[in-house]
Amino acid sequence: MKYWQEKYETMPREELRKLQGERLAWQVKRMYEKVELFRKRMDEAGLTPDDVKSVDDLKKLPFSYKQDLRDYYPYGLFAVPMSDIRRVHASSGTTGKQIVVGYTDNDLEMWADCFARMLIATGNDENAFVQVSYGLGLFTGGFGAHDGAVRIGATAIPISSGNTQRQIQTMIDFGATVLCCTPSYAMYLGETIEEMGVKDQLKLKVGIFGAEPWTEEMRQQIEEKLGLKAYDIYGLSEIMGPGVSYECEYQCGMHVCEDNFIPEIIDPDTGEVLPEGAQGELVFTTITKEGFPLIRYRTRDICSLNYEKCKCGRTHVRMNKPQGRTDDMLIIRGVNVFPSQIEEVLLKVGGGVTPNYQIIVDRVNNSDVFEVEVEMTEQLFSDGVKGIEKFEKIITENLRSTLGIGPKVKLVNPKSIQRSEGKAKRVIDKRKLK
Ligand code: DLL
Repeated sequence: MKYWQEKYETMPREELRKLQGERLAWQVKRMYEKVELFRKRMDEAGLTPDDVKSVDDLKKLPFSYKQDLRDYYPYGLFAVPMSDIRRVHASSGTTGKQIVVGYTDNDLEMWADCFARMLIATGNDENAFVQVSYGLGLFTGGFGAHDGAVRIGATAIPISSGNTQRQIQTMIDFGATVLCCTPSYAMYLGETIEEMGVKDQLKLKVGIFGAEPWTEEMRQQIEEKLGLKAYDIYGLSEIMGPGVSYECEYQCGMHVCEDNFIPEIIDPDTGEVLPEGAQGELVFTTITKEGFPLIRYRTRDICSLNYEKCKCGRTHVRMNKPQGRTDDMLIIRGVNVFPSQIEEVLLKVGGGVTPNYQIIVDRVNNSDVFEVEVEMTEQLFSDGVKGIEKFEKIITENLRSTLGIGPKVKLVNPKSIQRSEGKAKRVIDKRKLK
């Protein structure tokens, strides 16, 4: 059952690099023949498929961008006839027209293998009951988790997201041991479990959470509320979906499935490949995908890579938790601010506040107005105005020392910020609406 894991995940790096080089050359050759945009960009750069023989040649190749998927919507970048596409998924992101991606039979097999690796790495086997509470639909989260669960021979519970109380009852009745959903939905489930007073009836052991940035502090809270061990999983529709990388039992970065995807870190402004360990924009090349392959795709996610061998024995490179996206980064009064930095501070302050928050940015009289609304706990709420004002001051000061600028902090009533069943929407940038 573990054939996919042992064959590739522990391959010595030299051997792996050789395999990647062969697969890259294969991919470039077929894409040159089948994908018009790629051929055009190669021609413009004066390159032919013969120029690509090893991974060292990757840096010569042209980048690809999300805009390409929009320009060639819906199927213009697919590299096989539509009769070979077995399934499509789509993503709308936070802004803009949706994008469509497609998978052949082999692509779906490969995806199921990648997700299955994570289930195995986090101690699951055919006895697991995997509750899939990522949305099942055009979003890749649900089907990715479902196929991974089936691949290891576990029992899948494909409930999708939403209907929170019934979701929890099902978790209890069906004996779910693994929960797959976004971290913000895990928090919401945890809160509702507390209200229902049913934590001791749960059988959950492992949580597989991803699709949005989340902090270590959030991980601790989720683990406490749900009584499980929480693992991070990363992916994006354009490259495959969940399982492009995943945490092993040591939780020291996410192993990229490097037999299928080559990651690079570049300077987002110059496009230069950055030295090992540096933080920058993550770029992926798919070297085995048939239906919708991409070369040097600019993810806009910001993180770094660590090539040191992991204690688990896997040789695949680890990426750290993406801090955010270049397009999520707010520039407020000239200072770069990531929502995840704010979350980290709020959860460290702890005590009277919850991790439910919203960032509101506006421009008044040519100056940026920066406000953070945070939900307080019932406890603080009942302490009255003085306690609340004191807490607002503490949070403002903590945010000022982390970010370099201090927002206006407003503590709002418990349960007043809308909960998310999928990816949380934390930022309202009114400047963009003007
Ligand atoms: O979110 C795929 C996915 C589903 C991943 C379920 C993990 C679990 P998209 O909707 O295309 O695909 O969004 C991809 O989400 O570029 C990141 O910015 C962000 N993202 C995904 N996983 C993580 C993570 C899915 N673990 C975009 N940490 C990516 C931080 C993440 N950000």
